[in-house]
Amino acid sequence: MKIIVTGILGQDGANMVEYLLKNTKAKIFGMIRRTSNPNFVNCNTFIKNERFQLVYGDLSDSISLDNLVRDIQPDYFINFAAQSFVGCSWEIPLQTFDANATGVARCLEAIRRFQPKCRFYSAGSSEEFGDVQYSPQDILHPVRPRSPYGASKAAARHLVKVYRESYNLYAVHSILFNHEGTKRGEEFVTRKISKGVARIHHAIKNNKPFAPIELGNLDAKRDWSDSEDFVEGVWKIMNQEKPKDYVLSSNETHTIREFINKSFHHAGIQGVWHGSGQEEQMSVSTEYAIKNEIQSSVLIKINPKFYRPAEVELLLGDSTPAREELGWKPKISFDNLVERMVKYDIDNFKI
Ligand code: F7E
Repeated sequence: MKIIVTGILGQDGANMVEYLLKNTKAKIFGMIRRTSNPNFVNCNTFIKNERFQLVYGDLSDSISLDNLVRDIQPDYFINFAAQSFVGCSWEIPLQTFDANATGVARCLEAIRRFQPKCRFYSAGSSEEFGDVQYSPQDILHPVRPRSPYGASKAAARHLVKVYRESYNLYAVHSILFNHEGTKRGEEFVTRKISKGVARIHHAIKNNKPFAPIELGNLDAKRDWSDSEDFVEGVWKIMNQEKPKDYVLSSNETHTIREFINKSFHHAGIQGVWHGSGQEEQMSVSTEYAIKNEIQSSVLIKINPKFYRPAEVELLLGDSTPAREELGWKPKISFDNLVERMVKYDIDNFKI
C-alpha cells in the first residue's frame, strides 16, 4: 500500500504520518515544497523511518502533482497542505485560494488522469460554516464563509463533490472543527497562549519581569479537539465502503478566555480579569503577586491588531454521525488538551 501525505511539516500532516506508520504497513510519501529553510521539527519521529520517503511537489504546480501520482501510483492521497491561517488570508487571498481550492482541483485532476482508484482526502474546515445559522453545526449546515480562507475551503468542498459524482472517484472533504496540540503553529491562538504562559511561568520562576501575551477577540467560541484524535477519524473516513463526508468535532464550545484561564491554571499562576472591551486585561492576583514577589503584573492584554476584518463568533460541531457510523470518538478532552500543550511548552521552553 502506498500513501501520499501532503502538509507533513505542519501539525496534521505530521500526525497523520505518525498514525499511518503505527497503524498500517504502508509506504508513506511525504510531500514538501522546495523552500530555502524547511523546518522539520514536527517530523523528527519519522524522517528516518525506512517506510517514509520525502518527495518534492507543490499544490500550485500541477506538473509536480501529475508526476507524483503517475510515478508512485498511490492507493491514498491525503491532502493536509494549505494556507491554513485564517487571519492571514485577508492579506494573501489569492495565494490562499490557489493553494486551498485550485490546489485541490490539481490533485483531483492528477488522480483522475493517472490513478483513478486512488482514494483522496481533502481537509475541510468549520470555517466554511462561518456566520452560523444554527448550533450545533452538522454536515448539512449551509456554507456561509466569513474569510478568504473559509471561502477557499468551501470551493474545495464543491470541487470534491463534483469530481466524486462526475468521475466516480473515492474523494471526501470532511469538516474538521478546530484541532490543536504540541505541533501546532505559534500563530494560532491556542499555541500562542500555551507558549506565552510557558514564557511567563519561567520568568516568574527566575524572578524576572515579563511582557503580557497580546491577543485579539477573547469572546470568540471554538470547538477544540486534539489533532491526534482527528487523524484517526480521517483514516476511518477514507476506509468506508462508499465515500461519505463527516464532521469531526468535540461537540463542546469554549471561549478564548476559557482557554486562557485553563492555561494559567495548569501553569499554577493565579490571574484575575478586569476592564472591558479593548481595556480588558488579566493580571496576577494580589495574593499570588505578594507570595511570589512578581516583577510584572499584566498577563494578558488586548491588541486590536489581532482583530479580524470579519469574525466567526461561534463554532460548535455535531459529530454524532462519525461517532455512530464510524465508531470514532475523541480520546483527549478540552482540559487534557490545554494541560498537554501548557506542560509541553513549559518543559521545552527556550529563550
Ligand atoms: O483563531 C481569536 C481569533 O487562528 C481562533 C485553523 O486551523 O481552525 C483554525 O482557524 C480564534 C479566532 O484559529 C488571537 O479571532 C484572538 O476567533 O487559532 P485561530 P481559527 O481561525 O479558528 C479552523 C477550523 C481551520 O480550518 C483553520 O485552518 O481566536 N483570536 N486573539 C486570535 N487568533 C489568533 N490566531 N491570534 C490572536 O492573537
